[in-house]
Amino acid sequence: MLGTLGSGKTTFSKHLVRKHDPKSFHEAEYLPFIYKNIVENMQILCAHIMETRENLPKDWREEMVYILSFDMQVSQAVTLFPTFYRAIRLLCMDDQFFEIIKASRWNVPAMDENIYHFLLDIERFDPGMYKPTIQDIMFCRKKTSGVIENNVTISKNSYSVTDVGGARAERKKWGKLLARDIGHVFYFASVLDYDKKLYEDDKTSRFVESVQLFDNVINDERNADRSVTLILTGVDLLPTKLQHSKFSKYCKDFNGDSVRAVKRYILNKYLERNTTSKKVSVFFVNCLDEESVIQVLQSVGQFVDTSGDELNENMLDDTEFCDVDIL
Ligand SMILES: Nc1nc2c(ncn2[C@@H]2O[C@H](COP(=O)(O)OP(=O)(O)OP(=O)(O)O)[C@@H](O)[C@H]2O)c(=O)[nH]1
Ligand SMILES: [Mg+2]
Repeated sequence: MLGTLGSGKTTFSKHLVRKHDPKSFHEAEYLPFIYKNIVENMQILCAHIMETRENLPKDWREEMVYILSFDMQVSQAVTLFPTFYRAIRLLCMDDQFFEIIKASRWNVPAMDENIYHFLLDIERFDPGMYKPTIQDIMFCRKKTSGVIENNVTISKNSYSVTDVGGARAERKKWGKLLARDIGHVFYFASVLDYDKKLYEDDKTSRFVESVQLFDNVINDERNADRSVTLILTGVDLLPTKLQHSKFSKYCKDFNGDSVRAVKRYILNKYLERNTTSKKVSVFFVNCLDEESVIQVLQSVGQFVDTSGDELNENMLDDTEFCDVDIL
């Protein structure tokens, strides 16, 4: 599984491991990352509010300055979060602040899209009582470092599914993986990237970077004999996001007016980079949804034996999972 940072690779593999190798799925390991997600995104939000709004109530300002002073490594998250939680909760539970959080959802691109699932329901995260749910784990962002191999058995066949880090620095580690005997490349890209800048330099468009990386992958001689599947993630949020963040503002040559046109445009930007004679299979997927993930695997015929009875044809009509013909 290849793709830029935050494109959905690990979320996809979490479903696989949880379903097909449950002994290797450790729910507790996500707790510090969930706390870290909350603190980091709350800091981004507070910085944004302090920069863009005037005449903030004094008590808000005090709490926000305090939140911005937090310095919490993942290794300290379980110990430190209870101290920070009071201030975060105080702000998130304030009705007016709550409205600001909701309004910020689509205009603070540096924040993770899924963080609102945490911030708008902050009482649930009281560290005295909180236990991560599967949904929280899927929403949680945990950057991958290195090359992580998972062995799963699906329909009596064993597969080795390799997850990698997608950040620029991590991609240096892909070389060894590509030199190995791999049958299939899954390239992940988020359709929500269009208005975002890279985490790595806060300058380059994430969409542009991902298209360029796809170009490198699809045209790489080492992948010449491998089949390639393009998995476009984030379709669950795309229709709402487009209402708040105009696509044509970021992609000047786009002149459509529908979600379908945006999907088609994004897809074409990837596919036009393919200079090989290879056909690329494409899926639009909500990676948070286990059924959609399983469906993708079942549809990639050579990867998974589709003769099992898990194939649900109805999924093909689901807007969160569709292959390119249904666009
Ligand atoms: N709404 C939504 N969120 C998604 C989807 N796929 C992934 N995410 C979220 O995007 C964030 C990043 O996903 P990851 O799976 O960790 O991304 P990654 O490609 O493994 O990133 P690196 O490990 O940094 O290379 C997480 O918070 C996920 O919950 C999707 O289809 N829809
Ligand atoms: Mg990852």
